[in-house]
Amino acid sequence: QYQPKPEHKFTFGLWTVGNPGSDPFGSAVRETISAPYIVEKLAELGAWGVNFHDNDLIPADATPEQERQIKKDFRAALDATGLVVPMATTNLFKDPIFRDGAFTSADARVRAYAIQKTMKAMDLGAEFGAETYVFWGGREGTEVDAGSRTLDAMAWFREALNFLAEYNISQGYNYKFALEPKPNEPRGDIFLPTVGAALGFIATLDHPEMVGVNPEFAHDTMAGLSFPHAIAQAIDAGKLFHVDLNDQKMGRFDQDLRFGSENYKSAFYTVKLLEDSGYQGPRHFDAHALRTEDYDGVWEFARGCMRTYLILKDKVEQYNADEEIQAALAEYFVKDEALSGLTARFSPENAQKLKDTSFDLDGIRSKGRGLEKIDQLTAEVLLGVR
Ligand code: GLT
Ligand code: MN
Ligand code: MN
Repeated sequence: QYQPKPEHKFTFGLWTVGNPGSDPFGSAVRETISAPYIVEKLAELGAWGVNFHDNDLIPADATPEQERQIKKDFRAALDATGLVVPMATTNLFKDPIFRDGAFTSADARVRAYAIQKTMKAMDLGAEFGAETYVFWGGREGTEVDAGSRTLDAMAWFREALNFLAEYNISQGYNYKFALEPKPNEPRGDIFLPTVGAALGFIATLDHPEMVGVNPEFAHDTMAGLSFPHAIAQAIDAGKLFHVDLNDQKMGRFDQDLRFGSENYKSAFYTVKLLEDSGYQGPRHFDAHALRTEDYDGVWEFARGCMRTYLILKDKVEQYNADEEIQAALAEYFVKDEALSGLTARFSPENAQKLKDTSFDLDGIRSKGRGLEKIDQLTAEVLLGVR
């Protein structure tokens, strides 16, 4: 019943299931596996697509000959399995050259190199049919504001995105750009830390229609913010171009846990927003298996991400069809057609009528909202007793 199929549009990054499990305190616990092998395994598990950074696929020091061979083998694996590459991105964080930012480095040479690297990575993504291009500004930020570049950083970030938007148009790539906000890690404070901050910034770009967001569950959760609220704002703005699903405990380092492994309710409301809103994009899992695991655990992890999504999708359908829940919701959403008619759009007459309206304030004040019941019913759906 919860068997993932390509129609569910589940995707993983090469860097996720291929993560060898090193952390700042310990070395890798798993050997590195090849991109074609990852493609084969993901297809076997029922995924739809695979995403990559330029250097996940082509190591930075590959010779042109090696590059040709890597692309050939990767293409062969895609053709053999039917897996697609819906998204691509650039690694602008690993090379020491980006230690103080890429697009927002105070060194003009670094900024130019970051744009050059991104153009080449866009070429690579387009070669494999990617339609969404993600910008995670992992190194765009500070630990100390000693350089006082905060304001310049916004201008440089804008300049880079404007340049790349024109490149996108001139090459006919048709990418949608998706900015991925994160509050901190690896920098002490990353620029554009939240979905709202990214949306505000997008409005200042030359091609705002081309640019949306790629919110990540862990990134809002680590800062104690609500991920469902973040994606609701992105959906409302017509800017949910991609989504990074995983899980996280609040206040920790970025854990990138298996989707739905920690916060069942937030995961449920996330799936509900994606499904109810008719979001058509990939359900991308930007997560990795626990460092405790070998590759058996990695494939359990990948299967688990997709299976939990499908279970929650099923729960959403159950919730939406539950008569008691729907009746409670009908009471919660108090309707008043006359008043809604007045407030829907301003006119001097409506304003005057509204000023003349008297409300049953004590009646409204004294009645509870009924959320204890709705929340308990939701919990019972999730706990499997309804
Ligand atoms: C890195 C980061 C993710 C981003 C990836 C895309 S790279 O793994 O932690 O959140 O989505 O650049
Ligand atoms: Mn993350
Ligand atoms: Mn991510």
